[in-house]
Amino acid sequence: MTEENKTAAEPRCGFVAIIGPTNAGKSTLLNQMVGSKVAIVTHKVQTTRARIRGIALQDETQIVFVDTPGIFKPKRRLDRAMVDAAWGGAGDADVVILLIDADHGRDDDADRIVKGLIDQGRKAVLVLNKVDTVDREKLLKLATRLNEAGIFTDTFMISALTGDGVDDLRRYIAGRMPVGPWHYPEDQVADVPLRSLAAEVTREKLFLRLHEELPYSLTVETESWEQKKDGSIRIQQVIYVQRDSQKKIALGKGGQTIKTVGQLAREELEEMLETRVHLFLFVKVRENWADDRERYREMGLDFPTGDS
Ligand SMILES: Nc1nc2c(ncn2[C@@H]2O[C@H](COP(=O)(O)OP(=O)(O)O)[C@@H](O)[C@H]2O)c(=O)[nH]1
Ligand SMILES: [Mg+2]
Repeated sequence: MTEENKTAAEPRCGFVAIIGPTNAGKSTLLNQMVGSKVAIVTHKVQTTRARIRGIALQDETQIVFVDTPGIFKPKRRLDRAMVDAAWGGAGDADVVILLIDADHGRDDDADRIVKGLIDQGRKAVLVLNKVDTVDREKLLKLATRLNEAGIFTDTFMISALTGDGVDDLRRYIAGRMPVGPWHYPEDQVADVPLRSLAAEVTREKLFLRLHEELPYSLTVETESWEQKKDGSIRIQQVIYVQRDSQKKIALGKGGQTIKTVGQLAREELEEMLETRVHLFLFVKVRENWADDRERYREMGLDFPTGDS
């Protein structure tokens, strides 16, 4: 082996935080980077609640992407926990990606994040997303305006949805990872317990079917997970809502809503786990779940104390 080859084969590994306003496409980008679905995606704001790690490989480099909840002005305790988790993700990262929806452009949330980065003296990679929906002129204008902050080492324009520009971005990021051993085995794509991932799948289906404030008033937990002798898996989950009226809506007429949700979630879980799944969903009213320390632990969030 030549000296040159040896250097080329040196393993690298690092952490990359994807931060940005809610709905920028952070979870979509994570899934695209990893090449499989590790984070749930919906058209609704604030879908992602906790930090999710997805692991991508680029040659000899392992890149651990950290998907974060959107950064927005928090109102409730859960909001605060989500925003804290997002900034926490940025704090630990070797590289920070600021993802902006190029179609939506700058807004108060984007400005607040840029200011946060400036205050922390952090550099970031600016990534404008959803180029499939905007014209070039608008993109360049936005890039110029955002770069006035002077904190971006580079600017990329991508579509997390179609994958356009994502390979270039991955290669660029890989080149900026520190030399060091991999943190995860080669075939691992996510660092989330399966039971949490399974709860997220159900939560995604609920987010897609329920409207207004209800998606934000519920949380899903996997209560039990049992591998059967025939190889199938029996999963029992609880959907916590805050009011009896919400329980009625979550169940739907004659239980139709929960039935459809359960069916869609089961199909996705079977694909994910490559085996038959028996999924049992229960809806429970727990008025104060959003102020309950235990629920936050289940979500993988720190419990914010102080005034709420
Ligand atoms: N057209 C288009 N839509 C996108 C793109 N990336 C994400 N989206 C959509 O934007 C919405 C929010 O995506 P999501 O990944 O959940 O955003 P997050 O809140 O930042 O994690 C979803 O409906 C995605 O399908 C993109 O590149 N192009
Ligand atoms: Mg998300």
